[in-house]
Amino acid sequence: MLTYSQRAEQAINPMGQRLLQLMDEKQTNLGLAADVTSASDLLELADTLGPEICILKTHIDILEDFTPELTFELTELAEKHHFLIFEDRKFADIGTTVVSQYREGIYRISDWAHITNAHTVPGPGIIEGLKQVGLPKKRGLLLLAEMSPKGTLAKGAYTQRSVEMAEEHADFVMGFIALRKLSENPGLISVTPGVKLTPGGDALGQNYLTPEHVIGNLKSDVILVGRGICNAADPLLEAKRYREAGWLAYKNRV
Ligand code: S5P
Repeated sequence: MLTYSQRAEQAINPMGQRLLQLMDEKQTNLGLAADVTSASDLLELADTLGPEICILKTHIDILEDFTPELTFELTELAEKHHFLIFEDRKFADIGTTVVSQYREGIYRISDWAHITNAHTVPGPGIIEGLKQVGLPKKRGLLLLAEMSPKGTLAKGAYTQRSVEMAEEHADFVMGFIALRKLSENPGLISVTPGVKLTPGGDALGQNYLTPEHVIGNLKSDVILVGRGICNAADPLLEAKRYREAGWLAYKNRV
């Protein structure tokens, strides 16, 4: 199997290229889902765990004290520790509406998020809309082709059509939120949420798979971990454990 950096050469989207290179350079395929509600907690996580991760995933709209300055500080930390910021916005509207949602409003997501994501339920118009804003800024988009919870409707023909939409828009789409490798195109990246060192779930349908299974057997590329790390007594130590598990599974694969 190709290494991440070999695949970087085949990625068409510049942010996909950057992520694949960065993972091999930094030797990490760990993304952190930093689901905290205060700006200071978010910045602290980004600064402490930044050296361990390739992606910092945010839900910017759960912060109680958001200010535009926060996005400047996050950008500085991303440069300091070499990670990419992924705003998990899950856009889901018609092309024209997502143009404004991505570019305008309080959050101005396209100004600071290297990566964002979108549902494919509206059809390709959502990609075309987001691309108008994001491509000139060299941003990348992940399509939600599969989801982690029990009972998800994102499966079968829906997933298949999402993969085709990505392949048709590989200039802007860098990959998928998915549980496994979905495309034979080596430039497209699979990013998998719902990951924990011990499998199981939560009370609201979340379903957890282990890093070994996700990277080793299902051949995904990036593990996204939230509570498994953030709720640990020592998040840094726990992040190192996830990083090691994810990297070992990758090394065994290539
Ligand atoms: O299918 C999905 C897609 C996403 S982006 N399932 C998910 O859980 N996510 C996100 O990953 C979710 O919004 C949350 O931020 C993170 C999982 O967090 P954890 O605490 O369960 O690891």
